[in-house]
Amino acid sequence: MLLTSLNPAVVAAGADIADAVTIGGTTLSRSDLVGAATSVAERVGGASRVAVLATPTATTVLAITGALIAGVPFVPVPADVGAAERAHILTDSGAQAWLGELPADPGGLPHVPVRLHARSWHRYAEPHPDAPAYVMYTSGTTGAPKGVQTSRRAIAADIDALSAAWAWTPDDTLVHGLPLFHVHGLVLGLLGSLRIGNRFVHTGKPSPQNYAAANGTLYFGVPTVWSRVAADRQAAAALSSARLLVSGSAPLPVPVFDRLVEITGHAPVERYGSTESLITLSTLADGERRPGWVGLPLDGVQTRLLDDAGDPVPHDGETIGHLHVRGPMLFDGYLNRAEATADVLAADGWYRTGDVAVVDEAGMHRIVGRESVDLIKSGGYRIGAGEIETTLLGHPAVAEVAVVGLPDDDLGQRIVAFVVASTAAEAVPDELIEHVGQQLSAHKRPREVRLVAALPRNAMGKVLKKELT
Ligand code: MLC
Ligand code: AMP
Repeated sequence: MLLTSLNPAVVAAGADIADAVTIGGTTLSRSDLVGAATSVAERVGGASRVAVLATPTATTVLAITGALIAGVPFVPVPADVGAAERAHILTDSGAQAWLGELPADPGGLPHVPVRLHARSWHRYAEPHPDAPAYVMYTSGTTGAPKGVQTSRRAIAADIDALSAAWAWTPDDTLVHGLPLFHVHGLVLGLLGSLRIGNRFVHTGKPSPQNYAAANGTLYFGVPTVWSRVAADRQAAAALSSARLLVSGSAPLPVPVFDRLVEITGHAPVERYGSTESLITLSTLADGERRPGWVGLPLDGVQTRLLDDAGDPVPHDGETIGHLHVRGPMLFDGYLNRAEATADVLAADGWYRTGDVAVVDEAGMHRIVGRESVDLIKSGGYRIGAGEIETTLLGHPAVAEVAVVGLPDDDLGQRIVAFVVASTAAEAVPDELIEHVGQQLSAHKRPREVRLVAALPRNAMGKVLKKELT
């Protein structure tokens, strides 16, 4: 096996499995997957970059696998993407075509369809490990999303480190219902399964009932999913026969952890990461799983905690510092954004995560929060307050706006926009919410728009977001 392969034909050569991938009502055997994806590779080979509308379907799985086999970097586009965000992603990434599913408005790009029943048995040479696997767009505190470039080597290193941490093997059946346009569902869920060679089941919606019915050994979810599972005793009890329940992408509330232990008998494994770094910290299949803590550095990962002056803080389990990580799974920079890259990724390989944390004497990490109130995590989605504010300011009814993430039992944070209406048009909250959905994406819609007479500001005119509750 080649060290960094993400090609199921290489990784799991020999063994066929009748139900290697189940998604969107379709089941593919390993040979179906390899034959159909290699046929996709033949159609797309030579392209410099392709966009994949990442709906949870077999078409998307084959598009992604085909691009990986051909060594063509793909750009996963959110399945619920709106007009302005789609235009930005296409222009910034320079994608040449849509591969697989086609959005309602393809934005002028040609379409390369995926044929579920086509087969090719051509064997492709393994691309160089440093070659980019994909460009994934992610939100910052301000501005439009940035394209995170990730190499094949980084993905392979991360999956192998997780396989060691979680004793993840080809005997597992991995179940999740998360989007295929972010690290959690795509890299860990799908690419992890392709590389390790285990069965992969996508449940569609990640509802407690769908998880209960899937009969997996290894389950992935964001805290919102686990909180909903924990609230459904019957569904949660059905997960008792699983091997490992894994939570990540946002903090898992301690009461949810405790309830999962009580009903399923499993203490969930918590792990931490980001689009830029992939997963860097995790509790272990055979180690301590401490509620509220995200674990130890994975194989090859180093972490450091710095104070505001850039000096190391003690690992005493109490002193809070800025968390930096370094390891083989880190990204190669933001596409077309050298300055933004230099802001967070140092020449010596340290990535400034933007999270604040504590570490105890044993090296166990706890994430305390984020440095900026302008990066919101809602349902595990990372959303920039700035991009929503810019979008709302583009609506004639909005004179001023401040967007915040308010605490929410279900979503962790919920997006709330405080709007000062303009005199040019009537401000109707539902219309403003819909405007964000149409321009950015459905999952970036504020849950609530509150019309206010003025925003709280300091003497310099800066909005005091902490006063918006
Ligand atoms: C949602 N709805 C709204 C709305 N928002 N309606 C009006 N206004 C709004 N603002 C509607 C939805 O369309 C849906 O309608 C209904 O309300 C329920 O919505 P919901 O509560 O959001 O539930 P759901 O859609 O099921 O979403 C919850 C969720 C989702 C957990 C499934 O947030 C999710 O998939 N999160 C995963 C994000 C993720 O994978 N992040 C990983 C990032 S990678 P209807 O009609 O459809 O029912 C990463 C690295 C790492 O972080 O460490 O992993
Ligand atoms: P994203 O780029 O969407 O993957 O978001 C990355 C961010 O999600 C991190 O910087 C953290 O703020 C947050 N995050 C991911 N996993 C966890 C976790 N287990 N606990 C707390 N925060 C997390």
